[in-house]
Amino acid sequence: MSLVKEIIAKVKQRDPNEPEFRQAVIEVMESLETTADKHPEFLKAGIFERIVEPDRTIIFRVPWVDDKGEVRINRGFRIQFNNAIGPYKGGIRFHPSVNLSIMKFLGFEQIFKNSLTTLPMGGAKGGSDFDPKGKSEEEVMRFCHAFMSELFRHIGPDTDVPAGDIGVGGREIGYMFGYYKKIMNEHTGVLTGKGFDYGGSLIRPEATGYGAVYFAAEMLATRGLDFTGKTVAISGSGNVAQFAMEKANQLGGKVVTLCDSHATIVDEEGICGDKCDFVMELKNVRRGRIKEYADKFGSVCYLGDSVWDVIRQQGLRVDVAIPCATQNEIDGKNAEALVKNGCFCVAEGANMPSTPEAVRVFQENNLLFGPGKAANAGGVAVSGLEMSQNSLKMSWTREEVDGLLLKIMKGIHKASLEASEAYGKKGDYVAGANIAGFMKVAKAMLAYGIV
Ligand code: NDP
Ligand code: 2IT
Repeated sequence: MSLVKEIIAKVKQRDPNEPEFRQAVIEVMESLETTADKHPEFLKAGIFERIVEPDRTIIFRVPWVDDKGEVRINRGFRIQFNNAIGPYKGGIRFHPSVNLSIMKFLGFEQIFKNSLTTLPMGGAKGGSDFDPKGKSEEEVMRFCHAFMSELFRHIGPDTDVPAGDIGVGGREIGYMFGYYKKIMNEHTGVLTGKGFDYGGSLIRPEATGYGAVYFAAEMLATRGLDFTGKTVAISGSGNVAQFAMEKANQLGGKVVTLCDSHATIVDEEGICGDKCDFVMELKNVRRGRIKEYADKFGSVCYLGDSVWDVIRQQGLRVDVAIPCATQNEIDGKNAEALVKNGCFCVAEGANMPSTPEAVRVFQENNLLFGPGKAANAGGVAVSGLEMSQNSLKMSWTREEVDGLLLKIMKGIHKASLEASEAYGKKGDYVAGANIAGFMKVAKAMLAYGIV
């Protein structure tokens, strides 16, 4: 049995109830087969076995009291996966689906993503099965404080620096940072995604979505193409989707879809200008449903269907797809429909939104396919820049941060493409990103001996 198969078998045996984690491990390990052949020193030092085992898995109870005075119990997680190249770094997700498998897949992906940014950040992820939907402002605040009342002892500006993810945006980061500041009596860069007035970075809210579009633009450029006049399908309507939409519009694309967990809207005239402002106000201030967009602008709305179901069922033509909702949202069948409907470029704004079958369909049909750990690395990259600004006690302008973000995304594209070529898989961004991200971490682990 090959080494990689052996590792996958071991993960399967050790963690039989973690399908998302196993999916992420298989994808990375398959890419690293040739790396293992070229680097016997990694094998000897057990790097492959060690990198799939988190440094530390923290699971804790989060008790809080709802508005009716009833005690509620949620489960909190922090997976400190690997700190070979810098302090643990990665988002916090609040969603009822959160479990150990999802936390571990996200923490594992984060190792390679963070390495690709070239900034000194290790990989981690955290979260809770708390559902912020339908909760009052006070309930969200009490939950965030309760969550931090345990998490604080495991994190620190040079130890582990959490940020946002699904269900965790500026509001939740504010509550968590405020509580940490109070109990630790320190104002440091322990979280990123903070409000600008208290240590946040300009462009951090925009960074993941902008970065995904910058990455797509780099891929398009390899075929002499750009966003001008391209029809763009975006899923989700949260942080990543909103700013992918904004940047795709700025670069001349036409965004025709958005969704949330209840419905998909299609607007073939393009979601731009006032319509974007409406989406941002609806989702960030009123926290309402995307269906309201269809009610207001008279566009089509499909209840219960994802963007990718709608594209398949309605035969909607799209050039570029940017999935920005959640893992495994595009399956093989919907990937085939995307190809059939003219799509030639997919940039993953979300983490692992394409199933392995979908990735195979995209690659077999020679699409430009940018995997999440490369295409959505802009968010954590600007988090890294927020950490730098906090350490320097300075803040940089929008133009400075956006310029650095663009440079980092171009660098990730180049590094992934070059690694794919060096390892005989030219144009395979999945293999390229995995190899390029892995090499730096593996060399650092090698330097430390067996720890
Ligand atoms: P948000 O919570 O801001 O938005 C998530 C969006 O996706 C919402 O529209 C939500 O709908 C929808 N969604 C979430 N889960 C599901 C589901 N199970 N089924 C259908 N729709 C769903 O999160 P973000 O925009 O921050 O995150 C989106 C993706 O991007 C995630 O995969 C995240 O890991 C990834 N990511 C985020 C980064 C960041 O900086 N925020 C950085 C890199 C990656 P509804 O409102 O109805 O729940
Ligand atoms: O998946 C991700 O990269 C994030 N949610 C952002 C992590 C971060 O630390 O900014």
